[in-house]
Amino acid sequence: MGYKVVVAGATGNVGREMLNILAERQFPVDEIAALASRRSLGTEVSFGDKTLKTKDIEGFDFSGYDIALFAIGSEATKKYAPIAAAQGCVVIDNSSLYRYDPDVPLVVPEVNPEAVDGYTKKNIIANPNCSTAQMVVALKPLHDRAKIKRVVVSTYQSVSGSGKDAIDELWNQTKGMYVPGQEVDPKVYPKQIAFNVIPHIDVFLDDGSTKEEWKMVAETKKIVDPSIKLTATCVRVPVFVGHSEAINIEFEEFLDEDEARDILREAPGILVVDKREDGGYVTPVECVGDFATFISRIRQDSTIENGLNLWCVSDNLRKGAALNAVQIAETLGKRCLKKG
Ligand code: 11C
Repeated sequence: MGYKVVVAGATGNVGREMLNILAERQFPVDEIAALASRRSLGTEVSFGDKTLKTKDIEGFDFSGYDIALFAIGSEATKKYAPIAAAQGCVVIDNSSLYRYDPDVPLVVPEVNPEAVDGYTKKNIIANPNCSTAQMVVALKPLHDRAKIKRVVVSTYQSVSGSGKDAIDELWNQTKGMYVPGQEVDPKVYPKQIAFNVIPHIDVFLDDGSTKEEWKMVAETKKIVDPSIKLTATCVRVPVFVGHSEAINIEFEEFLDEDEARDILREAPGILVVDKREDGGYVTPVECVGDFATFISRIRQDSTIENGLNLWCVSDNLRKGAALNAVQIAETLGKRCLKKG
């Protein structure tokens, strides 16, 4: 006995990962529907050893389904999530549409699993932004021990965070650098991404920050603790998959680097790889396809009284999106929903 599950946006990068992860983690599925927009209708997607033909999300009857994992962007979510929710199906949404709604829980299961219980207000649960998800997995166990006052984070975000066209742009632009006449102008990004870094993710806000940076602030407060002050600089780098973050943390209490390493080793969802030698840390190419959030370079920040630095890397399509959504479904199953 399991659940009747929908994956909406099944042909996209995140939707495909949702199907892979549901199968990999043997989520108890009795029946599954893979939905897509009319444009990708009929496209086949894999679910374990099965092949599913996508169905049209327009007019789809969600009643009878227990859980719908949405990876269709804010605009389509605005249209279809209320329909699915009203038909009795719990929506776990990867877009930013509902994240800041006080009636919608924003959940990272290693951090605030109990928040899932609040799904009943709208029948919707929000999945955080990828750069937030991996960071809060690292922050929470340290916060529980020494109370975080302030975080300064710089991100190094891969192009898969911007979707398939961005992956193609990096690939084609990189190849085009070597072939006269085949240079590729920036289209997805405002500047060249091949062999470059771009300090700009999502739209600019009035205070000079970007929406991606604002999301890290607002989501950390909602998921971990509203008292945490956070400032972020989000940067796009020419990496295909895997977001990296250099995180500086100031605590209320002193936390020794060795104790922090031990705490992180014990914490759920984290793998510590921290040898102070050549290659004794994790880089994005090593985290691709993995479930963990990897922590390296844990060290005291001696310029402040109670400070630590660390390096945090994770697969942004997995912990940053599809894996977290499936973990929410697992948590919902354990805490709230009856099977079959
Ligand atoms: C990026 N973090 O890497 C973004 C992608 O709010 O869900 C995810 C955007 C979001 O570009």
